[in-house]
Amino acid sequence: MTRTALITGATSGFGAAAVRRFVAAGWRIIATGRRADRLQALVDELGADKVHAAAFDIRDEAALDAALDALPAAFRDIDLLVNNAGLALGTAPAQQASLDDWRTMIETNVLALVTVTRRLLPLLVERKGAIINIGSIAGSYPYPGGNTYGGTKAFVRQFSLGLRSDLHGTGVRVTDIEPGMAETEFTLVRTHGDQAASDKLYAGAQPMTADDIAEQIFYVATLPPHLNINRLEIMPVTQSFAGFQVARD
Ligand code: NDP
Ligand code: 8X3
Repeated sequence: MTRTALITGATSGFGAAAVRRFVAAGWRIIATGRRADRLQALVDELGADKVHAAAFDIRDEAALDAALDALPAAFRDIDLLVNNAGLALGTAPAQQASLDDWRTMIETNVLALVTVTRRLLPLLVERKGAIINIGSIAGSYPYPGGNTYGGTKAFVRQFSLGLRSDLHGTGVRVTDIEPGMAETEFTLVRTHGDQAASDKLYAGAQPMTADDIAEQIFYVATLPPHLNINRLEIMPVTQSFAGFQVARD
C-alpha cells in the first residue's frame, strides 16, 4: 500500500533529503516550503505522481489551509507528518539578540508547528498515522547564543511527549528526533547569509549530513506499528559536551 507523508521544509537540508528517501521507498510526498523553484525541482526530479509541491510560508495559517484544501485526491490520505521546517537566527547573547529574530523563530518553530499538527491530527487519528517532529540537542543542552532557538526546541520536545499522552490509545505515534550538528543551509540561515562562517563551523568537523538525518526519519517512520521511539537524540562523533562556566572576579 502506498503511504503518504507531508514533509515541511522540503526545499533544502533534512526535508529535501527526506523527500528523496521516502520516494525511493515508494511513498507519496507533499513537500512544503517557501521556495517554489526548489519544490518544482523535486517534482521534476522525482515525478508529479510521487511529489506534490505546496509552496507557502508555514507561518501563514490561511495559506496552510488553502494548500491542504487544494491537495489532489491521490495525496489526501496523509499517514505521516514530518514537522521539519524551522530555523535558528543569530548567535548573539540574549542581552544583545534581535527581538525580531526571536519572534521569527517562535512563530516558525513553535506556532507554525503546532498549527500544522492541530490541523492534521483528526486525519492522523483516523488513519492511525504518525508525527515526527524535528527538535534539536539545543532543546536539551544550553549553549551560549542558543537562547530562544533552544527554547523553541525544548518546546518541541515537550509538545511531542504531551502529544503521546493525549494520543494514548489512538495508535498514532509521535517521535521527536533531536539532531546535533549537521551540515545543511542551517548555519547560512542562522548567520543571515554568511557562507564563510558556515563553512568555518563545519570545516574538519565531520558533521552529520542531511542524508544521515533523512535515514533516521525514515527508520522511525517504518518501525513496526507497535513501537514508538519517543526521542531520538543523534550527534556526530566529533561533537560532545563541555563543562559549566564559572565567572570570576
Ligand atoms: P535548512 O535551512 O537547510 O532547511 C530549513 C527548511 O525549513 C527549509 O526547507 C526552509 O524552506 C524551511 N522553512 C524555514 N522557515 C520557513 C517558513 N517560514 N515557511 C516555510 N518553510 C520554512 O536547515 P535544516 O535542514 O538543517 O533544518 C531542518 C530542521 O532541523 C529545522 O527545524 C532545524 O531547526 C532542525 N535542526 C537542524 C540541525 C542542523 O544542525 N542542521 C540540528 C538540529 C535540528 P524555505 O526557506 O524555502 O521556506
Ligand atoms: C541545531 C544544532 O547545536 O547548532 O539545532 O543548536 S545546534
